Amino acid sequence: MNTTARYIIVVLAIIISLHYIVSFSHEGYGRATSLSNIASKLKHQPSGASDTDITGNSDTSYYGLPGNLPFANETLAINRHANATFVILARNSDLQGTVRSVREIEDRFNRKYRYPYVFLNEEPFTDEFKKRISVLSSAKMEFGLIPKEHWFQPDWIDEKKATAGREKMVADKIIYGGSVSYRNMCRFNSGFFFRHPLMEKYRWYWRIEPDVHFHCDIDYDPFLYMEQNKKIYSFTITMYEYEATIPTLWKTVMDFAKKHPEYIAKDNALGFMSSNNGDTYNLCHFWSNFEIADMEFWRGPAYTAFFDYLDKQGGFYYERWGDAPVHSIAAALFASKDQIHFFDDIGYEHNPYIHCTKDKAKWEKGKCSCDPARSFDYDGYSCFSKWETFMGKR
Ligand SMILES: Nc1nc2c(ncn2[C@@H]2O[C@H](COP(=O)(O)OP(=O)(O)OP(=O)(O)O)[C@@H](O)[C@H]2O)c(=O)[nH]1
Ligand SMILES: *[C@@H]1O[C@H](CO)[C@@H](O)[C@H](O)[C@H]1NC(C)=O
Ligand SMILES: *[C@@H]1O[C@H](CO)[C@@H](O)[C@H](O)[C@H]1NC(C)=O
Ligand SMILES: [Mg+2]
Repeated sequence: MNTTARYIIVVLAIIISLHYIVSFSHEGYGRATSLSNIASKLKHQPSGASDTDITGNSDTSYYGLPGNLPFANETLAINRHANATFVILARNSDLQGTVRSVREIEDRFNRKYRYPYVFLNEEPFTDEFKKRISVLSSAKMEFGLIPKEHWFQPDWIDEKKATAGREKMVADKIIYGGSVSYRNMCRFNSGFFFRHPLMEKYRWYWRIEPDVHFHCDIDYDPFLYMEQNKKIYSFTITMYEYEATIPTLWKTVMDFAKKHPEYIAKDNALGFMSSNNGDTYNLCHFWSNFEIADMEFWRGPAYTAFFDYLDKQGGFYYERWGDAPVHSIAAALFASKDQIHFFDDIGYEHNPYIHCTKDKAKWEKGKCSCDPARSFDYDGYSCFSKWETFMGKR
């Protein structure tokens, strides 16, 4: 054998070995270059078609189903849509956690439904933020700036009294006790997110936070479920509030209720929060970092009057009233209990708690990545068994 022939054999051997190594280590490459795949492409591809991506980067090979759409029903699922959006309040510094949350809700639900997203921030989102988020979905995404008057502490708040309130909470080691921005956020989520110009064109929303997890496939449309079953508010986790953050909230609520009996719903869920018809509050509330709800409820006369009344008392700043108890108490008083829905089949995690269905069939159908044994439902700090008792399920 002469040197040239020997040289050619060595080069061929290297190419073939490389091909096999890459085939095994990179599935996409393997599929794109496998003989059967190339043959089927030769057979089916109309001449002139140039969109076949043999680099392994196309959706088709990414999902590992050569020759098929990744989901046969992907386009079918978006035929009927609710008037709905995701809403995510975030800072620019929340970018990485926001990417993770969007990635997960896309994987588990929205790639088949393509509901739009609204991102809100009291500072302009950076180009980097918008670029990194926009790439995650083909759904419409809008990035909004929160008007100053929807966010910052109003002038009529007595700053001396607010400072004293914060100092006391810091001394008492209450989480976020010294934070003004946390209070801005709670007030915004209580009374303003649904009035943002980007939100006004929608009726339903699904609130998502950075760094949450969706543990199960959601193979139906929860918005349409809400609409068709006349629900207005929903939750996955319910728990006790820190009393020190809301010392005068319940009294304020009861004052409002006495002034406005016309807003109290028949068949309401007051009994879930109070065992003495309103004298005392048991601190149970829905954990509002997850919410799918009807903004018509927040925009309606009862909640508008309620929020204004609470806001005037100043407890968002003098104390540290959270949007969770504020939303929850409103849903419990101004809606009937059957309008509040528990989404057992949505596997949801916000550190440190998880809701993971204990129904084996739902857990399997949802291909859930959470451990039902770790579900918060019957934790000592959870209000869920109270909810079940109240709703007459146990
Ligand atoms: N734009 C903006 N968003 C905020 C600010 N503070 C909180 N948020 C957002 O508001 C939501 C709730 O804030 P979190 O810090 O998660 O509060 P939390 O859920 O009570 O507490 P942890 O998640 O346990 O820290 C999240 O979506 C945050 O990204 C803020 O000052 N500006
Ligand atoms: C697509 O939808 C049809 C009709 O609803 C259903 O029978 C079929 O199982 C679905 N296919 C997939 C892959 O989900
Ligand atoms: C969606 O809801 C909003 C708020 O209720 C309403 O203004 C808008 O007209 C609705 N859009 C459609 C298409 O029904
Ligand atoms: Mg959070």
